[in-house]
Amino acid sequence: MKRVITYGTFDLLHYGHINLLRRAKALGDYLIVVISTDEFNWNEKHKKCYFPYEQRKALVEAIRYVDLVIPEESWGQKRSDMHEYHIDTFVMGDDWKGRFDFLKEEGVEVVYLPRTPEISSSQIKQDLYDANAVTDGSRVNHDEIDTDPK
Ligand code: C2G
Repeated sequence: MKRVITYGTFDLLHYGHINLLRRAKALGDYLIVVISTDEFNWNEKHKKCYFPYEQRKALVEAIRYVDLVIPEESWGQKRSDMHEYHIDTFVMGDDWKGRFDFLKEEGVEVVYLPRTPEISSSQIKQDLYDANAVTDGSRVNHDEIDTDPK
């Protein structure tokens, strides 16, 4: 059984993430996704997630391509993860190209897949911010909808 691993924040899950996970799974039989904890994201990536770790974990676990989700707590855990989880292939989007080539020393194949263009969690946040700045952001009033048009 070929075991594949990938790492990420996976906040505001979107089709770019799904494209990555689908292609990662296609490289093997078993896909492990290592999701950054809230602390790791804040301390190491200076990212504040919209969804906390437990919710990001639950969302990714619901994806058909994913077999196991574990926490990413430090940059340094990758080397030992390769052995602890008997990894054959390490996969990341190519915005990380070259950054993890050292993992070849642990005997794993390192693959960088083309990122899905135009979409990112930060772009979603920015677009929503801009849109809200335009509208009054009022919620739909269901009483005003004719759900049984004659
Ligand atoms: N990704 C992608 N296309 C996008 C957005 C993201 O292919 N439009 C990929 C990224 O390249 C990454 C994965 O989806 O491989 C997860 O992306 P993020 O959640 O943004 O993860 P990141 O913050 O890059 O953290 O130790 C590695 C880090 O944890 C990676």
